Amino acid sequence: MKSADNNPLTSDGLIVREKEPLNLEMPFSTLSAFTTPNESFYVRCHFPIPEIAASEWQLKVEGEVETPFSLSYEELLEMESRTIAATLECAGNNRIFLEPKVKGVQWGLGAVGNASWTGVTLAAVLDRAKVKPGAIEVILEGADEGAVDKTPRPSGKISFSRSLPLGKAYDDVLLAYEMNGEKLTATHGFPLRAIVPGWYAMASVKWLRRLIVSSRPFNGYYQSLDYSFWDRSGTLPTLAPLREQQVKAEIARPEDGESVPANSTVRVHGAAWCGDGEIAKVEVSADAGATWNAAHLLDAPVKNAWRLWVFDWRTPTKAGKQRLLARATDSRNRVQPFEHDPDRGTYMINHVLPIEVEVI
Ligand SMILES: Nc1nc2c(c(=O)[nH]1)N[C@H]1C(S)=C(S)[C@@H](COP(=O)(O)O)O[C@H]1N2
Ligand SMILES: [Mo]
Repeated sequence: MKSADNNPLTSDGLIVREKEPLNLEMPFSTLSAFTTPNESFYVRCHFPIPEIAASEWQLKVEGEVETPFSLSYEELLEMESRTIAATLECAGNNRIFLEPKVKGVQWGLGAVGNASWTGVTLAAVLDRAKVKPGAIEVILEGADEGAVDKTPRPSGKISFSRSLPLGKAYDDVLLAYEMNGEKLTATHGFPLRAIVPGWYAMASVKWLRRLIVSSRPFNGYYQSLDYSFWDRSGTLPTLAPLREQQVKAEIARPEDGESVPANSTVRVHGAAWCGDGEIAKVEVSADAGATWNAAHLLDAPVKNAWRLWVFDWRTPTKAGKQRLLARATDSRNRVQPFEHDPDRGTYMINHVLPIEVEVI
């Protein structure tokens, strides 16, 4: 498995996948704790980062509501706050490993991170606006804008926007202004971003400027032409917006290409997560999947957050190349597949990926 990391690093040690727009990846081998430090957290942007002054910012709430209103930054901070943990994973994480090669940001293992987020519930904001009966969705609009370069595309500039069904919106979605106890940075969505627990992170819209409650399904660019998959749960395949993160374990250390001593115990480190449920087990194989051994899950499970794990691997007595595999199973018995499902295009990539090490 090539990590293809000839890319430059930022001063914080993040891999620069793209400069404009800014796309930065955490080298996954640096995974060290449950909480990803803010400066190590991957960054995914589609357009230039909007520089927003808190004093000039407002969140507009409109559409199918009885009382449309605008919220200032000060008013937002006065509302009752809540802090939750949530793992964000980019839906294109692991794309670099797809064969044949595909277009799109070439993410390795590190377009994922876990943080604690503080803000107000989307439910409280919607309640204040009084959602009309008949409404089904809320559209979250970001303040960043630009032209899309892939065809087909809408003409001119569009903003990054996505909708959520009201069920999810009322359930556990947070509008966050703090990340790990610090004010959001511009790169992560200052002044306010959505955190949509358990869903791929394209749903967690940054730089929020408007919420539009709607009685019709929203078919915007980032949930139809992009960030969608062919859903076959019905009779015919239908294009559906990406939603829940799929069960996945990733190996952080040893990293691909590393040398490990023969006939010794090497500790394998990693993380595992899923969108809807809990991680039930992580298994490691050093013989191409013929036998699997249970890894040790660390700490207690935290809803919507990844689970760190370790496995003490007894290395072979003989020198040579060895491939390590890790696979996760969730509490609903969903297991990581071995192949990428083509109906998912270049997204939702959760098949088992080998790490090749040199036993010396
Ligand atoms: N407004 C806006 N929100 C956005 C994006 C964006 O480009 N614009 N990118 C989305 C995607 S694809 C991801 S993976 C996450 C990344 O969040 P982060 O940069 O804080 O890690 O933000 C999401 N929210
Ligand atoms: Mo993403």
